[in-house]
Amino acid sequence: MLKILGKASSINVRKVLWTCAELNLPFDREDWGNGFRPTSDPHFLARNPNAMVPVIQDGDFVLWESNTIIRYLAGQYDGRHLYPAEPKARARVDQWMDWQATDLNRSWSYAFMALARQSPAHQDAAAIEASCKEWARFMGILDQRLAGTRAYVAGDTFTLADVPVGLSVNRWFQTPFSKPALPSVAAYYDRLAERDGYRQYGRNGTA
Ligand SMILES: N[C@@H](CCC(=O)N[C@@H](CS)C(=O)NCC(=O)O)C(=O)O
Repeated sequence: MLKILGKASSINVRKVLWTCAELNLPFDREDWGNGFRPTSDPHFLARNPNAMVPVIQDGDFVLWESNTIIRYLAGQYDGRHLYPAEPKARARVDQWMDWQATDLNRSWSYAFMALARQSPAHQDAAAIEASCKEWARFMGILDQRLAGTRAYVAGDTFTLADVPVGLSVNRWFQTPFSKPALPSVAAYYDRLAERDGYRQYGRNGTA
């Protein structure tokens, strides 16, 4: 059976858990990461030298990097509906996945650590404000996109891109600070909540 290494509170682990739910794929999960078994453990480092979760083990195949893992799972386990083969459709999914992993993820990192995790090392007021502003700017880009599709981030149907983006939207709403109204993002948050996997692993009260 597929093994997932990583704590279920991690946004990157949750990408894998939600994708497994979409694919009806059974798995065993082990708690690793901050608060659980440390990723500095040599057994873990042998699987991922970056000391980060998630890692999967599928037979003797070991893989890390959350977005890469969910692409692999869709490819290996009948997920064509989530990750289309046609190059332009696939590139549109990749575009939003890569945007989430780079620009959007970078924008929130300080504000999230300060406001959601209450990290003592992240309490510089100017840095919090700058991060919130940049986060809101990227969420505004997402709002415009969703106002256009009126459905999902890559278009009319739910795809793999909605997994990282949907988890990011949950983080946006679950992190306490004063936010601009983003009506298309709010509608998308409710649309995603129609899915069992999102209710279980995404919109479940954890930022
Ligand atoms: N680019 C990596 C980032 C993974 C990452 O940042 N994981 C965090 C948890 S969300 C982590 O492992 N932190 C160290 C720890 O929990 O020990 C991915 O997308 O898989």
